[in-house]
Amino acid sequence: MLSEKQVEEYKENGFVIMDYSLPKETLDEIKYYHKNLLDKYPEFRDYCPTLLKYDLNFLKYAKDPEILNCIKQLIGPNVALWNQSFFAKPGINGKATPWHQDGQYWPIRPLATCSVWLAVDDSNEENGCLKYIPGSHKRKKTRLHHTNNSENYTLNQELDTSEYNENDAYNLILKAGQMALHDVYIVHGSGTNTSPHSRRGMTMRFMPTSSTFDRKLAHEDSIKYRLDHQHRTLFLMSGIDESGTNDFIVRN
Ligand SMILES: O=C(O)CCC(=O)C(=O)O
Repeated sequence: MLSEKQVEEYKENGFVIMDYSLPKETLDEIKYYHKNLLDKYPEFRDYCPTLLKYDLNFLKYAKDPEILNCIKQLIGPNVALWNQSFFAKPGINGKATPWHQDGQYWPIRPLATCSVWLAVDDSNEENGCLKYIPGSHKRKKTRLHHTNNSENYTLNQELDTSEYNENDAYNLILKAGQMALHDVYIVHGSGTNTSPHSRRGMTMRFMPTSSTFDRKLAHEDSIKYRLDHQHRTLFLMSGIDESGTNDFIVRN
């Protein structure tokens, strides 16, 4: 569970580090599944946007009751998992993730999601840790982004530099197994990895079911964002579908 202070921190900063962390055996298992994924799909070397489409073994980590309890504290009792992804950032030449807000890409209305970012390796400034701009979620608006299809980026939407000040960034330094939770509006990004050590991070995306996962919008946005979320399977993790608009049909 999160303490009251941690819940307040999340509201104030837009992110919080959990006390709970995953043991080495679990991380070894995740690394094993990830290696299998890359053996089959080497194109996901830096980034796999939709893990569950390729391997449902990753789903069990999102069912962890400790994680779900923290999520419920932040977004309420009715929760669906709508995606998991892997930012693998290998050593020497791992790709950067441009400064962005997740909400820019995501077909969820009203926009809402709490992401878990799990450090699969130790994550620090040397190997390109995630960086947050504390408090940048508070306006609850997506800011001005541009399309940047650079080969050196995992994602292709980049915030206009007038929208944030990199000097305000908080470096998310985590030991392997630790997790941070972040809000859909927080400004964040990460640099390249030129160190010899990989910086693997797995995300789990939880939305309150008071929001709708809008498949039509996902389809319309798919070319621009190079992400096709139209066929994501939603997994009801807790409670009910509050909006009554989401479907939980398993898709491939
Ligand atoms: O792991 C990274 O470098 C980027 C992660 C990210 O953008 C996210 O979790 O939304």
